[in-house]
Amino acid sequence: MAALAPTTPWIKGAKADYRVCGVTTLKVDMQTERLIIANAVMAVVCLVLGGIAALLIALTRWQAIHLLDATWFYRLLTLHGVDMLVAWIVFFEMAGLHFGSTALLNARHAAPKLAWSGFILMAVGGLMANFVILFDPKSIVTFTAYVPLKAHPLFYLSYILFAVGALITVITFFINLVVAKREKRFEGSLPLAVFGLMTAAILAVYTLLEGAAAIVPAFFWSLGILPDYDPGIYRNFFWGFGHPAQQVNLAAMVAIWYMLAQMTVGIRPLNEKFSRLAFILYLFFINLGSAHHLLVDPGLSFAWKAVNTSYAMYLAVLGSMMHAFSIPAAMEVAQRAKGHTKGLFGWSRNDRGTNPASALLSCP
Ligand SMILES: [Cu+2]
Repeated sequence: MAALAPTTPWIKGAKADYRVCGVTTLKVDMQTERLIIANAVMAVVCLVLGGIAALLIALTRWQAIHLLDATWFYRLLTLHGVDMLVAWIVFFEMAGLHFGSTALLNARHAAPKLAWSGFILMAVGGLMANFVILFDPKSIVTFTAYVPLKAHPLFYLSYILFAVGALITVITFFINLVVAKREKRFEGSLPLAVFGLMTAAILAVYTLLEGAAAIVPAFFWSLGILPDYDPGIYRNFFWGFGHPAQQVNLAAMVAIWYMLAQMTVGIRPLNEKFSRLAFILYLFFINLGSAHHLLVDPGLSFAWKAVNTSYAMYLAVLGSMMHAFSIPAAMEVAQRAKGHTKGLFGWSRNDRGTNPASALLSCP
């Protein structure tokens, strides 16, 4: 992240529109900043909606109160699932991708218009899902929407719009990386945090494609165009989406830990290749781990379940364990080098509360 020479035009052929962040000293393209804010605000809005739904679900089940009837329980459960397990995390993830592919590479946003179109599709899809669930009595199919439960076609359409928007945003991430490389914003391989975010972006692509494989036929089936839809096929593709949708966020979160550790106290992992390998394990095995949602599924063989939910999933977990050791290890070495050597764990307690990096210790 070396600073560019002042004579270098920051954006070729366009007037530079950026600010230098006072905290991180990163150059932030204003187009990107607006995109980050829009995505992050929508993420928090969805989090709030999902949180309110969670509270109401609890009040619905609490016998002394019994606020709402059983229909509302399923309605709120559907709302909670869609807002919390899809909308909030994916919106926030998109904010992270915009940040990682520009500010962390000292680069501009190369496709802001495309990124805005992605955002608008996601916002329309996300809000539409909320409306359909709240106002259509049929669309209380819970987050999984298992076939043969049939929701209103608009329910599936809202998912599709949201997913297409997310896919467009992920594509702009890759465009940014290519343009940043071509404009020589960074040298050699991608910085570790951006590499981690790239893993998240690749995970996002196949997560969204599997979501499309589950939801697009369900859309046509709910319209009556497709006469039947095999529930087993739906469940398989749905969890190819539902499980990695959370893991996209996992990869992005770990990438952000590496970034924070470096930004706050200048800690670098002891072995970057080790951390990169851990991200690659996510890439290959997280999706196969989706099978753990289908452990009691009658349509799948024991061998298929065993391979996917033991061997494949262990390798994904191994990735997380590698990160869980790598980040605190780097912090320990850095803290000890600063003279915080009291006892076995003195390095971790020394400046907890005053040193921002110490907050990271409570994460893994
Ligand atoms: Cu899962």
